[in-house]
Amino acid sequence: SRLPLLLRAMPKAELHIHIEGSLEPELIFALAERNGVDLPYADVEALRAAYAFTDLQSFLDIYYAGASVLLQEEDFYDMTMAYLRRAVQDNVVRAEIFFDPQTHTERGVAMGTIIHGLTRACRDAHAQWGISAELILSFLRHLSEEDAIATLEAALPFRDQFIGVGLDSSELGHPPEKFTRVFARAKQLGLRLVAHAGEEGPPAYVWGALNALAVERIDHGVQSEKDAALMQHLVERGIPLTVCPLSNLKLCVVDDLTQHNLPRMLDAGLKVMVNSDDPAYFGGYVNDNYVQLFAATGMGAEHAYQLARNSLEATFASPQQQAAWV
Ligand code: ES4
Ligand code: ZN
Repeated sequence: SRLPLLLRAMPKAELHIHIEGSLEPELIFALAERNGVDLPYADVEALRAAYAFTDLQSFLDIYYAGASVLLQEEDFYDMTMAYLRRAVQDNVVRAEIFFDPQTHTERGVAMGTIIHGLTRACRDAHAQWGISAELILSFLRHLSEEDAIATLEAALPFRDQFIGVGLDSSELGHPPEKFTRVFARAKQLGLRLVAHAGEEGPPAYVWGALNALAVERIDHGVQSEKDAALMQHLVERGIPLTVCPLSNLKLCVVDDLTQHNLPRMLDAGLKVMVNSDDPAYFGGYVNDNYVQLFAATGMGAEHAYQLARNSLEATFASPQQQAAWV
């Protein structure tokens, strides 16, 4: 079948990618050496061998350890250029990229160092390869709302260098309602709003993200299927769900890709699309996610077209810009 060629060649947007999750083991070790950071792993092979996850938390522990090598503006730049170079190969024409400033400011890295490195890479990648890339500042939900508010305030000198805010990290026990005030403040500032919800958490967390935080997209949202009223609401409101099949597989959210509910959600009329989440950790970039999901579920060219179209229509780019892609 020529379906994998179509999936790889079609223009697409990637809307759910954590830039710290694009750090390949080789780059982690190169940055550790450059910065004199000691890693609790002997070499690249030992680190890769630790990528055997049982749930979200078992992944996050290793993901935060990997991010500890990021110290200088150049580190953030090199990481982001490596991701965008790879995204261009996958025919990604638009990337909306999460970054987790609290992971770095907690280690003494200045907000400006982080944002300048990321922004410079987005600008250079656009100039060199034509890809459109923007940043979404994501709050760590295992930390307090006060910490999130302080993080947003610290980022305000760089307000023009990110388009929105998100919410990630450990979901269970940290419902969206915990972050009502900081999302209201972000909305006042004209920022676009998204949140991880319904990855491991219940449909109530998806309702919470919509009603308490007023988010415009849901990241993951795969647990929404358990609530028929929620499914109807998502369809009627046209709320995009940024689904990540290989992430769901590697974090044991699904037992097998053949069991993944994306085809059912797509057929139910939800605005879903395919994303990589943390490609260096979950075994594939966005095209690998498309190809493996299609091989497992038997979806065809019509589904491919709808997913790519959904991805482009769900971006926060201007309608004029979107018209050039769709
Ligand atoms: C994440 Cl897969 C996932 N879920 C929640 N938070 C995250 N941060 C990075 N990857
Ligand atoms: Zn994610």
